[in-house]
This record gives sequence, structure tokens and C-alpha cells, in this order.
Amino acid sequence: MRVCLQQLLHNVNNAAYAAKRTCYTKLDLLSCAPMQHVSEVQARPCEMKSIPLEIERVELRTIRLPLHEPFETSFGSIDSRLIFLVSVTAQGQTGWGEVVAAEEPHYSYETVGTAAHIIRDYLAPALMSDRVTNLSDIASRFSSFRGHNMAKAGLELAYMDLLGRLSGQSLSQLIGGTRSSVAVGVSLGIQPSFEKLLDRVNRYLSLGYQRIKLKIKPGWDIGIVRDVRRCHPEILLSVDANSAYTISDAEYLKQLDDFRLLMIEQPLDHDDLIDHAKFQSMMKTAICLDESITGIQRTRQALDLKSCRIINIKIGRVGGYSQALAIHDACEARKIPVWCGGMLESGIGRAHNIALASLSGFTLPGDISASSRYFSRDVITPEVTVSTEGTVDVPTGSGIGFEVDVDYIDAMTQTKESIQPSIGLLK
Ligand code: OSB
Ligand code: MG
Repeated sequence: MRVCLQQLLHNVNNAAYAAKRTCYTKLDLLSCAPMQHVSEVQARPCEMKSIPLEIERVELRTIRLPLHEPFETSFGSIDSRLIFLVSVTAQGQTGWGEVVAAEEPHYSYETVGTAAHIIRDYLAPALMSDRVTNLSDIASRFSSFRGHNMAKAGLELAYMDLLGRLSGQSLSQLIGGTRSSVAVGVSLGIQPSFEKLLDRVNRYLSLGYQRIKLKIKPGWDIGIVRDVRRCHPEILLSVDANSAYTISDAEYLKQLDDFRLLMIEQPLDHDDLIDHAKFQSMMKTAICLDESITGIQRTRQALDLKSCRIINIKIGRVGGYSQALAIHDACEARKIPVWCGGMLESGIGRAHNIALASLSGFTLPGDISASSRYFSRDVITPEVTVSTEGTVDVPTGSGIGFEVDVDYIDAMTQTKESIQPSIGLLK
């Protein structure tokens, strides 16, 4: 019986593989939709050759959205978010993406200013220099420019939304997502007092969020974690230090092993893998890397070095979907759990995060909160909501699957810039 089943599965996989090859040679994006559930042998629709697209315009905008309450990390505090939106237009449709860089280079060296420069002067011209065939085509055009992952990601995101809209597929379908809803948690900033922190913890638990992440820094760490754990012995609880410690703090941080944390996110330097490996070997609790994971190569190195046991994937930090998908696949093959991080995005970036988190390897709750957790009004309709079970539905409409509220974006726009191909560049 067992042998028969295995033979059957083997045949199914072979048939699926043959079908995949057929649809690949047809160069037809849409003909591959029925293949989406055969994840082992799947070639993603976004990686297929599709109708070459002539990008006619790239638009860059900044809008400032006030936050409901300040967000404090070990880097400092912000009370509004300067949102950097990018859109690309072809064949009468517009796709939207978001550059998640901050105003100041703390989390990453990129800023809104550096990303605008890189997109305007290098990436947008590369995108418009010739027709775009698929996601890998974009990634390879961008690969000769070193770094600036968030700038690259902004354009990859906008392209993927455009591709979805033009082909009538959702982002989740384009990348081979398998979930119809994703589990979410909340990231709680450093608070003025423990009472305020506990109030926030209780609020988000009562709203259904499945995991609470506490931002920590020296002076706001062991004590508050112990007290939150005492009040909530059973919840999924994690901490994120945003690189606030060094390996010389390892003995002190070892106390965190007492609190049954799901993970300790990025305790040490943003650029480090070696000290994280030393620290992980001392700890029972899983280390999760965020800032240190800048692409597939760093992911492989981190896993080979045993620098962490969990990985946070942020599409912006790794340079877009192409790298995010590669990291997801590598982690899934090595049975390393991944989850989707957040950057206080507007609804546009959030919609892309939801699509990414619908991939099968995203087995831990993501930092994907409801729009109302950050802003009084979002730039998409309907806004993102979290169910009482702590899940967010994966949209099924084409592209990001939400309507972009262009009137509201226009009303909030601080700067706007349109980039068009140089005359005669398009063949
Ligand atoms: O380290 O995960 C982080 C926000 C901005 C920059 C870095 C981080 C964060 C968050 C918030 O933790 C996640 C979110 O709710 O978007
Ligand atoms: Mg983090």
C-alpha cells in the first residue's frame, strides 16, 4: 500500500513537472495558474517569461502619515512615518510599491533621500532601458548596483503589482502562496513605564494578535520581560533588540533563557554573523536575525555558521521579491522557520507583506498589524484588519488586491517626481 502511494505521488510529480515545462515553453503567464499547488516542482508565474512590458513612467512620492502613538526602539523614537511610494505604469495600468527606508540611517544605511537618488539616477533608467520580461530580468538589471536593497525592492514591488493587475492574478498567486489567511503578531515599542507596556500587551492580546514582540534595550530588558511573562505565562512572546548589545553582554542576556521566549531578534551588530553564532551556541532560546539578513548569500552563511535558528524576512531589507523568495525556499528546504517582518509600512507595503507571508514556509506569526494600529487613515481601501483569531485575510483580487486611495495620497503628498525613459532608449 505504502509503495503504491509513493509510486502514485512520484507519477503525480512527474506529470506536474512535465506540465510545468510545457507551460514554461509556451511563455504564457496565465496558463500556469493550475500548477500553483504543486509547490515542490513549481515554477512561479512571476518567474515565467510573460508579455514583455514597456514601462512608460516611474513615479516617486513621499507622504507623511502621523502615527497614533510614538514608536520607540533602541535607535530612538518617531511620531510620524514619511512614506515613500513608487509606482510604475505600462499598458494603461499602474502598479504600486513602497520603499521602506526611514528618514535617518539607523536601522539601515538607506534613507528616503538615498533611495530617491538611487532610483532616479540608476534603477528607474535601468528599468526603462528595455522591455521587462519577468522578475528575474529586473533583479539581474539591478544586480550591478551594489546595495540599496530598499530602493531596489520598491521597484520590484511596483512591478509585481503591475504584473498582477495586467494578468488578473493576485500577488499571492504570482509567487505561489498557499495560505488564504496569515497569522499575525504585534511589535510593541519601548514605553515610558511598565504599566503602559502591560496595557498595550493586554490590548493587543484582547484584539486577537497571536504573538507579542517587545522591543528591548539596555535598561529595558530582563525586568520588563520577566514581568510580562509573569502576567502572561502562556503567550507567544519574543524580544527584539535592534542590535543594542555586544557579545560582551552574553552572560547578562543569558537570563532571557528563563522566560520561554519564542526568539530573541537581532541582539548583536547589524553586520555580524560570527558573534551571533557564538551567542546562539550559549543560548537555549532561538536567535532570529533581522538586520543581518540582507540577501540569500548572507542567509546561507548564517545558517551554515548556526548564527540563528529563525529568520525574519523583510522584502525591503533583502532587495525585493526575487531575494525574499530565494531566502524563503532555502529556509524551507533546511526546515528553518521564517516570518514576515514589518517596517511600519503604509497599506501598500503591508499588502505586499501579506502576499509574501502566504508562502508555505512562513510558519510563525508576522509583524503585520491592522492599519488602525499605526494610522488613523490608510492609503488603501479597505484597510487591513486583524480577525479576533489573530489572522489577516490574503486578498484574492489582482495585484495587491486592495484599492489604492489615490485621492488621499494626492492630498497627503509632500513631494512627487515623475521619471520617463530618455527619448530613443526604447527599442
Ligand atoms: O526591527 O522589526 C524591526 C519597525 C521599523 C524598523 C524595524 C523594525 C520595526 C518593527 C515594527 O519592529 C514592525 C511593524 O509593525 O511594522
Ligand atoms: Mg527587528
